[in-house]
Amino acid sequence: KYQFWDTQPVPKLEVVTSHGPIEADKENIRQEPYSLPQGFMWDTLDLSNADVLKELYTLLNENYVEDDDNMFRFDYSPNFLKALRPPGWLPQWHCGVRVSSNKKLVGFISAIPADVRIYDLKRMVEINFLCVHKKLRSKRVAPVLIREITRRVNLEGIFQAVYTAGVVLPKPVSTCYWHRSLNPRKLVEVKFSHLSRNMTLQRTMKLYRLPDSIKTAGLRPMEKRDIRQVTELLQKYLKRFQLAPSMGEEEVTHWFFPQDNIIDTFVVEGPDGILTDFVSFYTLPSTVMHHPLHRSLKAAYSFYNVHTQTPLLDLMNDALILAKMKGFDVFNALDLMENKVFLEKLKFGIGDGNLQYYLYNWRCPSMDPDK
Ligand code: YNC
Ligand code: MG
Repeated sequence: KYQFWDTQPVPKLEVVTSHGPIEADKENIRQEPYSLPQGFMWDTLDLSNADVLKELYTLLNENYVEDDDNMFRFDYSPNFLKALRPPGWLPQWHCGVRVSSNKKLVGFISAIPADVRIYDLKRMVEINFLCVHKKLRSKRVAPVLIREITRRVNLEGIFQAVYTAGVVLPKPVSTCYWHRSLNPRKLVEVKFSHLSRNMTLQRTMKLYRLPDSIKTAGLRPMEKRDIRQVTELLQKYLKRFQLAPSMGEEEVTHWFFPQDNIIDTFVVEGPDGILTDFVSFYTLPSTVMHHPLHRSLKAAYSFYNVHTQTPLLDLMNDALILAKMKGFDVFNALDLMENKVFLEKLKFGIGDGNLQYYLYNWRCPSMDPDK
């Protein structure tokens, strides 16, 4: 059924009870890159070069992930794509494919290092931004990109990976997207949502109205002096889950320190100066593909939310208020971690998108999204 994936070290769609690698670490790693079809060449992308960054931006802006109805396409900003350089990043893991004759960028895949706890801690990579130009689809280029990035990762002594995809492959942890309207008028206009039966636009706008100010005392944007405490809160909190990243202060700075139009993090500081909670969300607009007026949908995505004193429901309600104040049209969250406790209460509606989480070359019992 899966011509490529049935050759790879991933669990079959079956019941698993053991934990561990599917194949042993390789001793001899192939030294030569895999062969691309005639007329194409590998090229490592230097994302510190603004022109190259713009080429990657354009490839993704025109060819990356769309919704099932091909109405919206992710529009990762060039500055967001600089997140592909976290602590320990390697240039050869920004793997591009160009047309040999005119050097046009037509394919990409990336790996970044990550310490992942799957019950125990394991050094892995996260694979992301697999993209093949629309004109080059269904020619089995994706398996070549996957084999090549695997080779380049194996050369560094890493044999496990995590990745997510909209498609079902062997063998996923499934999660669902939920959406909370912040600007219902625009969402209806671009057909992201539709008015439910018996609902007028006026009533819908009233339903999703949010207060003008946040409720949690001491909630404020994260600052440099918070990095140590945010790292401690995150590390402790993530121990509740069976699959989670493990981050030190440098990683936390990279992934959480606020950057306009990329990442927002708000901490709760108690009267004693001790941080008790934080919320974070990242900015990922989508291009509206066929609308005469609206070009872009501004979406916030829930990232990691840690609570020890403030109820998660209150934290997330404040995140919605902050996102609304910052001009987002919609706030998205998956039904993973503890998110099910707030989704319905805060008027999120279930979407039609799924996101599957995968481990490469690691077998473990099937897991629920709240783990
Ligand atoms: C996908 N998203 O099943 P079979 S997510 C993995 N992830 O193989 P072709 C995928 N595999 O079924 P096309 C996949 N999508 O025969 C398809 N496949 O076994 C499999 N879209 O290849 C598919 N980005 O080249 C089939 O297909 C084989 O031309 C078919 O190219 C696919 O970044 C794609 O959705 C996705 O740009 C590149 O459609 C193209 O269609 C495209 O004939 C829009 O491929 C953008 C898009 C995917 C976003 C992502 C995570 C990717 C993870 C890849 C797996 C990593 C494994 C770990 C490696 C490191 C290991 C170590 C150590
Ligand atoms: Mg192809």
